[in-house]
Amino acid sequence: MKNRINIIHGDITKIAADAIVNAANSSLLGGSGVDGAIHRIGGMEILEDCQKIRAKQGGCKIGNAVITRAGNLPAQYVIHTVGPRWNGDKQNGSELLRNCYLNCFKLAHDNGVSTISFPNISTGVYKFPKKLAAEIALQAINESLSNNHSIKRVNIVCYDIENYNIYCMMIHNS
Ligand code: AR6
Repeated sequence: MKNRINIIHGDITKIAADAIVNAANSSLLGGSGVDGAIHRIGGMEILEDCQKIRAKQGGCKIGNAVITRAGNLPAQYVIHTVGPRWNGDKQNGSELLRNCYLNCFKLAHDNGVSTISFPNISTGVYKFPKKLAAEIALQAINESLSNNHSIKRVNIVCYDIENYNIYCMMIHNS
């Protein structure tokens, strides 16, 4: 499994993949952090698709995911998922964060995606503890890869060096 996972230190908007995952909020209308960068660089196509989804289902619940076109990003799709905001409830938060990853893989599979990039969902504005978030992410990604052979490559794109070091250490020790 390990050889289908790449840990990258960089900006997710600059790395080509079939699908780029966005750490969005329930409104799907954009925000700061990686969400801001994705909407800014992707452009109007993404916002238009998000607005259509809002009109149909009223946004996106925590732990769920939706898919849109990717506009000017080096990708075919953006998969928007809404991570939990850390509130100290480890069990519930972990379950919701895990659902984010699993639901992104479901959408990727249904849309014929073979390469996908993830940011470190919930570890910025939503303040989820980085080490715990990485454990949950790697477990959900490994599980999804073992059930899903159509995904050839998963990029875990760490923007901050702290997350990058955590992932490198965990992959190295696994
Ligand atoms: N490429 C990759 N990762 C990035 C980038 C980038 N260009 N920019 C930031 N990160 P955050 P959240 C990392 O705050 O915690 C937004 O306002 C960042 O270092 O983007 O899930 C949404 O609209 C961090 O490790 O998302 C929501 O309201 C990780 O991305 C809320 O923030 C996630 O940080 C979501 O909070």
